[in-house]
Amino acid sequence: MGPVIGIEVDGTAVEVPEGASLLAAARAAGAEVPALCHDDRLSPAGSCRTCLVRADGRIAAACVTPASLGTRVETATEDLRELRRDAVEVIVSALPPRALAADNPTELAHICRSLGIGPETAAGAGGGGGDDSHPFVHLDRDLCIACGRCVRMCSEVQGTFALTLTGRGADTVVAPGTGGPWAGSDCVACGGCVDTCPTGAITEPGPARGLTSGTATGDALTRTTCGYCGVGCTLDVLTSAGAVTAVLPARDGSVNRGHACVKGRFAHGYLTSPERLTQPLVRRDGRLEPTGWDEALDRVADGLRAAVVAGGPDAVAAISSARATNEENYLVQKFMRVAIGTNNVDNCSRLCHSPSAAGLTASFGLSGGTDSFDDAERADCLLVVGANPVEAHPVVGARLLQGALRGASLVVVDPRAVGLAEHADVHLRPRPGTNVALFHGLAHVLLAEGLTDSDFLRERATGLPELTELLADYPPDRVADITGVPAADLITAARLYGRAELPAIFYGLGVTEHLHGTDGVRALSNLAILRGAVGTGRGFGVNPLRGQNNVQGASDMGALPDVLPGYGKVTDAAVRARAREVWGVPVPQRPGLRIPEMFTAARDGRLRALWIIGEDVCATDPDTSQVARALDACPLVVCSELFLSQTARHADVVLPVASWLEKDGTFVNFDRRFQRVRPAVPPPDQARTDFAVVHALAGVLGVDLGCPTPADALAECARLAPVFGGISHDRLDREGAVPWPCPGPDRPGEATLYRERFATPDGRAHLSAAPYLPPGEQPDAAYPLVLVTGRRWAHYNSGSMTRRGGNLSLDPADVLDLHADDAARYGLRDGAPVTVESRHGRARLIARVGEQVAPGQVFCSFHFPASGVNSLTSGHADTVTSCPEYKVTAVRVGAP
Ligand SMILES: Nc1nc2c(c(=O)[nH]1)N[C@H]1C(S)=C(S)[C@@H](COP(=O)(O)OP(=O)(O)OC[C@H]3O[C@@H](n4cnc5c(=O)[nH]c(N)nc54)[C@H](O)[C@@H]3O)O[C@H]1N2
Ligand SMILES: Nc1nc2c(c(=O)[nH]1)N[C@H]1C(S)=C(S)[C@@H](COP(=O)(O)OP(=O)(O)OC[C@H]3O[C@@H](n4cnc5c(=O)[nH]c(N)nc54)[C@H](O)[C@@H]3O)O[C@H]1N2
Ligand code: SF4
Ligand code: FES
Ligand SMILES: [Mo]
Repeated sequence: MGPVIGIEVDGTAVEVPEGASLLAAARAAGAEVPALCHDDRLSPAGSCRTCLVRADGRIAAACVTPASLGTRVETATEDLRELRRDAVEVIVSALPPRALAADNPTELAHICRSLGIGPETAAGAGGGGGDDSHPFVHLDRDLCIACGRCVRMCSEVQGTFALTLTGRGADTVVAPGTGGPWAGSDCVACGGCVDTCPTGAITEPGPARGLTSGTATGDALTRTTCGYCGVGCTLDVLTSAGAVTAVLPARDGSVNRGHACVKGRFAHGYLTSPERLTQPLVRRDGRLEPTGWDEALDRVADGLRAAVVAGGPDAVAAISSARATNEENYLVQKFMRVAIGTNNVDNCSRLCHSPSAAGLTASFGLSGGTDSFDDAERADCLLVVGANPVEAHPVVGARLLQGALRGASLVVVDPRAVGLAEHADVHLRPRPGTNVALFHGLAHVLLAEGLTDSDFLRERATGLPELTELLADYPPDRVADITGVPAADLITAARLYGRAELPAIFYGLGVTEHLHGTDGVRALSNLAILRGAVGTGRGFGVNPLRGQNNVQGASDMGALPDVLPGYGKVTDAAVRARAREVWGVPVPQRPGLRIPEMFTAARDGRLRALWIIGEDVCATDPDTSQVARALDACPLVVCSELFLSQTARHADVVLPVASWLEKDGTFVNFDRRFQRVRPAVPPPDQARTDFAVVHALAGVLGVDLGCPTPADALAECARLAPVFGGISHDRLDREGAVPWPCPGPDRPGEATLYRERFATPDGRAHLSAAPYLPPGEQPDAAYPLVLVTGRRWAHYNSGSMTRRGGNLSLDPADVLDLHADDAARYGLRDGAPVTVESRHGRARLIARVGEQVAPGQVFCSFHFPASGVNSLTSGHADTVTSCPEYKVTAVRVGAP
């Protein structure tokens, strides 16, 4: 905290940070000062004059007047009240009576009640009309007071600049900048305008109309952590009669600070979808039929026993869920290791950031990002590589954008013109699959131009001679040939990163989902090591934007085939001994199967039972026809799901489970923060939590897994894994978020890693000297285009949740982006159906012609399983971790 100054508010002395406004000071002193055009998340506007106070005898608008040492502030005198009342009355008199209806929950209605302004004051004629074209954001022009909070929220917090104030004088109202209806505007439905509007002019439809995170209070609110992406936004869920009415962004959220995105904020319609699974299903005569839990669990237990009899414990495998809680993942891996006796357990980190885990561990020692986002967003150079946070991690994307707008230099490395690229100082567009060459090119320039930290390299790193030798082969011209990135741009980017005082690297799947994804992570880490920008405070390291809400946690909890909770290796006798002490049974020593190996083993007849928890492998794993073959070959497939997913359709038993809004536990977000998850509503009908299901199945098998509650499970994990030793539900309930490593209850978590030493065996950061190798999939005459797959803002992965609600109308189909040259070459028109074929399968999409992709490349998402995108992707995978090469597939396109 910076310096504080003392002032006096209504006769009481208070201390406030230097530079604080009188409004903040008054509120710190407990005074109630209305502030209609103000929101703490925004810069002050000072336009409404409802916040008038007297400062050293003079009337001042508190929101825009800074406190200075010794200021004497009066907030509560009758004359001030009257001045405020006059100001608000003028505003309200133009509004129609509904603005102050008796049960109106808005900030304006509260302020009027507190100032004694009666409903009769609102006597405007109305007639401005509304806009209800958008599923989540409705506009009632008559209620707009032109305070501009929505416009500032959209520009200063979200960074979309979708809104503007139009008209003159008393007729000024908010409108989408594009003109026309809201639904066709640039709005990405982060809900920011809805959450700041003080009058209900912009509101979400339905029972939460007019409520915001500033006005909603009471027992109907449940604080939890978002169950979509890995940002880990803190959300307050408003319920009524056992149903969710709204999800509000918590203003004191550890990461999000009052912001959220279209998924966390609005994509909860799936909860009550008629397609939701509410009863277990078992296959009888080839058909899935409803049954009770007893029969379903008996079927699973019989199948597991038969598999073990036929093939031993290693004939059984489980895919655990990065959507589920830590406690559930902990219990699943314990079940597999203790009740079955195998290490065959994995999670979708395999498909996503397993190269980060491997690469960061090899370079620095621990399997997580190196720094806290709170620090890293202060960087003066942001290197954003193979990540599209504006769409995939919107709250982080918005803050990175604000950083760039405040003056940080921004280097974007992505073959596509992603959202941040528009604001970048340099946008490098490498050919997909050529990252390693590109990163070596950047490193070459750093070395050649002396932009390295020689003290750091000497004292805290190893591998410089080998890397220096390798980098001789990567001069900018050669790198330009390999990657297609102009040498001059490469040099500019290297200088921006190399000369910054506090550079930070953020990266995503464009680095990991490649044949050499782990090499990519390591070559990228080289840059931070060369600069001494990790573990030193002279930069903010290397930070993966991990994907699923709890993919970091699922791996932390040991839902991986080679490590136990806390990343101790199963091959390490001391690690197994410790687990044995806690679990009371020996732990198998042979590393288990990875997800792709599970499918191969099933097709070969070695795997005889597979439990798939919350992953739609038949839609989201690569080369899905091979996945379906594997499931059909496996004698027992059990699927724990919310919906009858593509995978569930191949299962023998389908177990209906609860989702994030219906359960208790914790998630770990992308920068290693543990945060609490709390049930806001009960699961539907017979659905149970994954936690309860694992216990129930263990019970049928006659095994007591211990840890009856999620809090007990995390406590047991903390005993087993020293890095989580200080983390518990109680502590998180008190403190909100705690990052790991956190070895003891009296220790803070380590948000920033490696300040003393790296966690590698020799305590040093390890430079990697692996050469560039080409991607596995190569275009040729028959398949001339490179398909990149990835994400769109309105949908989430398989789309099972986001397709069941209003998000569907925001984005109704998977589209294929292609360049105008290619559209012309292959005779495709914008909006027309297109067939995409690879060496592995075929998909049907809608063509979208534009400038986002380069000629020779096409891009699509995989959010609509029916379009078949993952039948196109190949079996090529990262040579170290088996992470699929989702980002490079050779395809051809044509009219259907
Ligand atoms: N809206 C939304 N948000 C999500 C998800 C979602 O489905 N929808 N999913 C969540 C999950 S599970 C994850 S893992 C994250 C993923 O978040 P991101 O990693 O940001 O997602 P992607 O869009 O898959 O890929 C990122 C970028 O990599 C680029 N790329 C492809 N190949 C290369 C290459 O060779 N080099 C470089 N430098 N870049 C390349 C692509 O053009 C793409 O823009 O998002 C999470 N958040
Ligand atoms: N082509 C292509 N394919 C990709 C990618 C890509 O970039 N390109 N990205 C890959 C990546 S990074 C990832 S992470 C995967 C994601 O792939 P998946 O993990 O398959 O995708 P999701 O849709 O997130 O969730 C899977 C299922 O979990 C269910 N579910 C949700 N919550 C819970 C819960 O609490 N418990 C249980 N039991 N089930 C639940 C949902 O209904 C959904 O059907 O996709 C991968 N596939
Ligand atoms: S940014 Fe991620 S964590 Fe935050 S609301 Fe959106 S999906 Fe949820
Ligand atoms: S809140 Fe201070 S002028 Fe509007
Ligand atoms: Mo992911």
